[in-house]
Amino acid sequence: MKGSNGKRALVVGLGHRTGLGACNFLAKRGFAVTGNDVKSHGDLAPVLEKMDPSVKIAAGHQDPSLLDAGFDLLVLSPGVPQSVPLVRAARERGIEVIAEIELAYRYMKGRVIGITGTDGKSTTTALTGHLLSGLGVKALVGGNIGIPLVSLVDEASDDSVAVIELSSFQLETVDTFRADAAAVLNITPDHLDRYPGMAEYAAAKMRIVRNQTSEDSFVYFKDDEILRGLPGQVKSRPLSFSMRDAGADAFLDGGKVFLRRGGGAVPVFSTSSMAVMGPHNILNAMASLLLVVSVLERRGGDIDLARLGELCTSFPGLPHRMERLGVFEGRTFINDSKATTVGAVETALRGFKGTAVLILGGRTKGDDYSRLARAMRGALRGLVLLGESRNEFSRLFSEFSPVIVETLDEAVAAAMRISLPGDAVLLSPACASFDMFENFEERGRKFRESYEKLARGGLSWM
Ligand code: UMA
Repeated sequence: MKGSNGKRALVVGLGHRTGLGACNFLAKRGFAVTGNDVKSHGDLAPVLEKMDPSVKIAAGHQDPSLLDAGFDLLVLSPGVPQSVPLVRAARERGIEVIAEIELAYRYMKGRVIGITGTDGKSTTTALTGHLLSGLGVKALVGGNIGIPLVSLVDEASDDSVAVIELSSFQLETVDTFRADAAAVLNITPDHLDRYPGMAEYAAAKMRIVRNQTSEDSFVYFKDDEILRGLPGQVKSRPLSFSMRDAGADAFLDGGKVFLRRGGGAVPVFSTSSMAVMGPHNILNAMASLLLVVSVLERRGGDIDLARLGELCTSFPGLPHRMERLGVFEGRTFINDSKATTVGAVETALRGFKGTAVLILGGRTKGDDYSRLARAMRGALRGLVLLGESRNEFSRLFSEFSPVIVETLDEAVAAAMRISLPGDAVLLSPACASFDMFENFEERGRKFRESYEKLARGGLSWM
């Protein structure tokens, strides 16, 4: 695909990240590009301002008749399901349908690390980039973490390592994509509004290993029921991590993370020195260590394990993931807006000692939310419900006497009233943000604003 030869490409979904990036990338490489979105021209204005002027725009509908203009390639944004009639019609006409990740990969240089899983992907991706950069390796971090891969292609070189967070949506339409090292961190129910069931969701995730060979590595969580049975089915070298199994390639023992090296086990760091909270961050660090070590081994040269240990403990974490905002009148405010699944909230509640007021709710995604009650028992001082799911959740979690609110300001005020000094106030919604916010980042920023208003004395709560 290196030369476009005047090929015609249709980019479906014009988000300000993937769609915009893919259009400009293709236009720069000489493709005749059309961008399509269900949104109107007016609603797309902020995106269109940054669009290459040669890109034609078909806005306001996604009708299969668009294909009559003739296309060789359709690049699909992850937010657009493959089941939409336009995409189905493209396939019927023999038009190649690929993800933006696949497009970028075809032009990428250097080594590739791919990271997927239900929870922990972004943190593990950022940490893996942090480890590589800390060792002096040129790391390019992108994908579902919010930086489209196409925007990193020009920076890639033979000695760079691209560290790519991959969602199941992005993996649905990869084709030749092959990661030198791929990680599947965990598979728990998510996006069941888009997939018929868990089997289909897991299958989309496992596409990350489909082109791997025996030279590549497959890093997986040995304690995960679904993943445990998979190594026999992949062609690449399995490398496991575990909280409890000292037979794994990375494991926890006596508060230390060990890596299995040359027949022995080497301690790499003490978990008590980590800047980030919670057992899930220990798992993320184990996965990152295995990914980094396996890719650097392939490049040859010594690996400084002591330095890797220091880098694991100094990693500050990402915003919106168990992010400590501050303490007000003895309550610690924690922004975990990125927790859009039941699994992520369970992890959050396990991640700290003491009691919390949990702010929960948003747009549901077909998960079994009743599972949350078990994690909430004993951990909660109180429950505040926000967003579209508030009435459904109020019935589901009536045993916690929930308070229903309309805004994040009200949620923060209610949490102050219910909580006692020493408690945490935790925004960990278990749901998507799209009912009230542009994305989880906006939800997290607004939560911070409400907290800051409270701390300044600008939010009455008594
Ligand atoms: N659209 C259509 N037709 C449809 C559905 C959507 O035209 O049927 C249009 C929308 O009107 C909108 C555009 O498609 O204009 C949105 O595309 P997009 O959702 O792919 O948005 P991007 O901004 O490009 O963001 C995507 C990822 N979004 C999703 O997968 C939903 C971002 O992940 C990712 O950071 C970005 O690409 C990187 O390039 C976000 C996410 O929520 C963080 N991911 C999910 C998750 O982590 O659980 C998978």
